[in-house]
Amino acid sequence: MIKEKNNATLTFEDFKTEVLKDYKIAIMSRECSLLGRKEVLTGKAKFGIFGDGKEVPQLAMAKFFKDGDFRSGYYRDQTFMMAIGELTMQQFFAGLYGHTDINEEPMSAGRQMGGHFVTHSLNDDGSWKDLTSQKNSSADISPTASQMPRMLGLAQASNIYRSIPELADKSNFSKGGNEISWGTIGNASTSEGLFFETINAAGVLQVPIVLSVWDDDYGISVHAKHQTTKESISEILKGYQRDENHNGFEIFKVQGWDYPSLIETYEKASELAREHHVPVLIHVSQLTQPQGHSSSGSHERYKDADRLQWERDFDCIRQMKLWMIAINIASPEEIEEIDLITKNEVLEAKKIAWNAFLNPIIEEQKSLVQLLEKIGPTSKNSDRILKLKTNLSTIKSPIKKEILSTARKALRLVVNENGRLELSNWITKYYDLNQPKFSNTLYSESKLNVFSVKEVLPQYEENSKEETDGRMILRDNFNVLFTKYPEVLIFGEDAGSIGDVNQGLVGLQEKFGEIRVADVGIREASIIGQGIGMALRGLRPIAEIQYLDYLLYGVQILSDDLATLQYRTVGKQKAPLIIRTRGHRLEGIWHSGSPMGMLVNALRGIHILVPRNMTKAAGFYNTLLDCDEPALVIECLNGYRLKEKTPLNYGEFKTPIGVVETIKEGADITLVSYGSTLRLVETAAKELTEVGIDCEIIDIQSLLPLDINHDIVKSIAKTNRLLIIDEDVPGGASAYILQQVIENQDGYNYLDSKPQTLTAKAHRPAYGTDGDYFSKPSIEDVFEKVYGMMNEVNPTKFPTLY
Ligand SMILES: Cc1ncc(C[n+]2csc(CCOP(=O)(O)OP(=O)(O)O)c2C)c(N)n1
Ligand SMILES: [Mg+2]
Repeated sequence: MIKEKNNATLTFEDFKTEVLKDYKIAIMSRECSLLGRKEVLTGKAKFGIFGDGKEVPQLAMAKFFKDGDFRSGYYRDQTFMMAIGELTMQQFFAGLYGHTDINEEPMSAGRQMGGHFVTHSLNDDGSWKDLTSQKNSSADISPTASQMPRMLGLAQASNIYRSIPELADKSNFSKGGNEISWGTIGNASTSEGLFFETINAAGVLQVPIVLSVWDDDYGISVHAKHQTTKESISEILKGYQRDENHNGFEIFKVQGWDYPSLIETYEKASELAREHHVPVLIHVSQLTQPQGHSSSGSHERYKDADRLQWERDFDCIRQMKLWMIAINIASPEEIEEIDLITKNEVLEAKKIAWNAFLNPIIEEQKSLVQLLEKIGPTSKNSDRILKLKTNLSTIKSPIKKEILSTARKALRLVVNENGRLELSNWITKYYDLNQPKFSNTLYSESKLNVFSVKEVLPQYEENSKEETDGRMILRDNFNVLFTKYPEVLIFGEDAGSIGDVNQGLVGLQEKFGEIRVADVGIREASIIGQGIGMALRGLRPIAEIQYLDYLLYGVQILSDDLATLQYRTVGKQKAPLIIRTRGHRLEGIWHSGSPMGMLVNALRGIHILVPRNMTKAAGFYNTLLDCDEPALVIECLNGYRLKEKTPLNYGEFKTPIGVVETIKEGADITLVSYGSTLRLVETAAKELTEVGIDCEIIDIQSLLPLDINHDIVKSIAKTNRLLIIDEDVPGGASAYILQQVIENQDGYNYLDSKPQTLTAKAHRPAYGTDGDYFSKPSIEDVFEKVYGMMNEVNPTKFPTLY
């Protein structure tokens, strides 16, 4: 039944050993789930979501999962992770407790709730490991079906590595494109749009995916009849089934408690995907949830007695056991012995994990208790300090919050006393030690982070004039980048054959081929997913989103997946994806968007760059390809045909990230802006000169990060006045910029006038030139706003306009 590569059948003894090994893993995993729930119910852990009832199919999947492969799955996969050797019992419990030591809790050092699985793609210095010599799991996230877009890109990377000979020396990512992207998803989560979008894209792209649907008939309490047409995902996907004339999916259906059939199915599936790059869907039906959905709530509320009995009868481990007995793999007694031994091992591992989690915190508790004992007696609040100390020392299983909050409450009580300094030092040290455990690695902390790249100015011929279309500057720059970096590829709607809607890629597909400069379907979320997955496997994808207005379809996945990636893996995975799009004012409600506030708030973890022209944009691409971080670059939609000087050093000049540029010096007021609106600000500033107002203009260039050198406040120190102008809604990105300048840069110290913002109206812009004029800030709006601020200062020199 189990064949080796050369098709030789295993001996019965070998077979038996293998089955018993599998069975033990199943029992181990089940026992972890059972004890895990108890840990939550007794208060030792906060929340638990486990893989009970899904053990057996995961053993089958693990058998065919090879080094170099990637998993993109969800919270039920603990058995799989155990079977591939990437999750120990102790680590399982460390995750449940939220252990903040990455060595104890390798999935996320306690940042993610248990059941969110990760392997480490990166060394401590942020450099890549050899991904082909390890089994890989891309980091899980909680939003249902959000593993789908990334799964697509992980698979597509195999196609790319197989097809591009120049990538042969990137052998730490692929061996000839023979890696499979293994997806897992719950039956109910297949109702999400992301699922269907990705299935269609995978069918079109013919990428090596083996996607398992763990079908337990429920999504929390909601039965399949409310979730899936015909209550069967394999049934409704039949149109995707490939045939002699058409590519498509291979679709299998198998019962989740049928161990031998599962192995046969996974063997077939893996061969099709690995060797022939055929995407495969395996509908694994008749699974159960012995303990219900999660540690919150119980399934007796929504499953009737018959269903509960059926779940007991068809529990996959029970069925595996019956099968083992039926074909003489083991006697009931032998099986019972395995059960007993394994359960004890789990119990032991749980204790070790608990002590490893608790002991360092107890040390911290002791240290504070000692300090309070020291400073308490001499305090005039000694009673209250003693009480705080006693309350803390009686906590048997303290958490950090209890320790720190006690210390902070005590500090107030010794504010005027000798003990203050020692206690405040203790608190500061505690913060310095602990805050990074919860807050670091939102951005890259490697040598390749964006701040490592220094500015390189574009070079021009002497007396060079502005005579090249912006789009051509981009095109010529991309041309150099594609030549220089074989791992760079770009894909988007209309990005291929016509070279994007604004022709910034014209002719590049002809030169670099359809794989590297590709047209894709209209499906923004999975375009982003393609990028994330490919970037996780060492490629340098540029995902093109046709217009900023349509990025909203991709914002969810950017926010939930890409933006959190480095943070949730504590820097153990990276996806240096570049998202290229174009936005700001042009025409109407959906081609004039500039929702920068929304993006700045949703995408912390991704750099957001807003170049004012195409040379600046090209410089950002050049910078980003020297770094290991993801970024969103928003080109000015109305700038492709504007003329710019022709740089000589394409591919080399670099726009620095997080650095503002003062594009006009002035004495009276600081105008801060970016993108398309900046050009209007420049014109308004010229007109203001005519009435004697001298503006300083600062181009923000990069919203995240913003002005790392605090140049804006230096300008305000000179002008004492600040106006921020953009075309987002009121209180959008302008409010963010204001917060940064006033609060972070202490800008309020230097202001002689109220700091102000000038933005678009709260609605989206109306159509036509008048629509723009009445919706977005105009030159006159800027002029009058500045004039009004100066009128307030000196009404004699600047008499009232209205
Ligand atoms: C986008 C999103 N909506 C809702 C939830 C809350 N939620 C978590 S799991 C779940 C049900 C998933 O059911 P299914 O896909 O069948 O997986 P199962 O838990 O049954 O294995 C829901 C609704 C979520 N995590 N993400
Ligand atoms: Mg389900």
